[in-house]
Amino acid sequence: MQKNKVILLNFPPSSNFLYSNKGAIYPSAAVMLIGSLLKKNGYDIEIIDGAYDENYIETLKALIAKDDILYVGMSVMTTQIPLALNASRTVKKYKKDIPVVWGGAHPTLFPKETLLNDNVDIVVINEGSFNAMDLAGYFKAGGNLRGINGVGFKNKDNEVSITGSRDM
Ligand code: B12
Repeated sequence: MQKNKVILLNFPPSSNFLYSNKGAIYPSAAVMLIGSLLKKNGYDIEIIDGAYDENYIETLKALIAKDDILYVGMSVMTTQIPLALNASRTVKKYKKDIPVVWGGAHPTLFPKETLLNDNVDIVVINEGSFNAMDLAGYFKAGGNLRGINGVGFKNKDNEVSITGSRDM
């Protein structure tokens, strides 16, 4: 099957979030922006909004059961680390070959530390919409991650590389 889908995840603001408040949380601008851009460029998109969908881990499991996924991208603030790690572990437990990409405030601030976790493959630093596109192209057609500015990744020996900053 030709892979063409990107799953994008937004999380509740923190682990102690009460779903009775879910109407008070705005959808993630980052996830909507990136999803729109990818969709406009021909990719299939699934957005999982964990701030709205209480069973978002089950939703994620159902989506990754198919073989059409280029990568799972997550928008992560520091308060959301336990939630994002749980989702990343879920991907790796059931489909370890699906790349897990973190973007947003936390991996932008702590790219190397984020990559130390075995369940995170790639981080996107700062502005991320074009990186999201470039990564979709990379996972679809191959190429060289070093050619994409504003990302961090690990080689086979688990050594972290951070590419140059991206022109805005
Ligand atoms: C607007 C805003 C909000 C709004 C709306 C957020 C939303 N749901 O869209 C409101 C008021 C709701 C809000 C609330 C909170 N916020 Co706020 N917010 C911001 C602010 C000012 C701008 C974020 C934004 O929308 N930017 C526009 C979008 C398009 O860009 P972006 O989010 O930066 O994402 C870009 C990249 O990071 C990257 N990217 C992001 N995700 C992904 C994912 C992938 C896969 C890829 C490839 C790339 C990628 O690409 C995007 C496009 O370039 C930032 C500060 C700032 N100046 O950045 C703080 C900020 C993100 N918020 C922060 C915090 C802490 C919160 C709260 C937890 C506060 C609280 N205690 O309740 C809540 C949580 C809300 C939630 N998401 O559930 C912190 C996060 C700090 C950290 N270390 O993680 C920030 C950085 C402010 C700060 N300096 O402290 N926030």
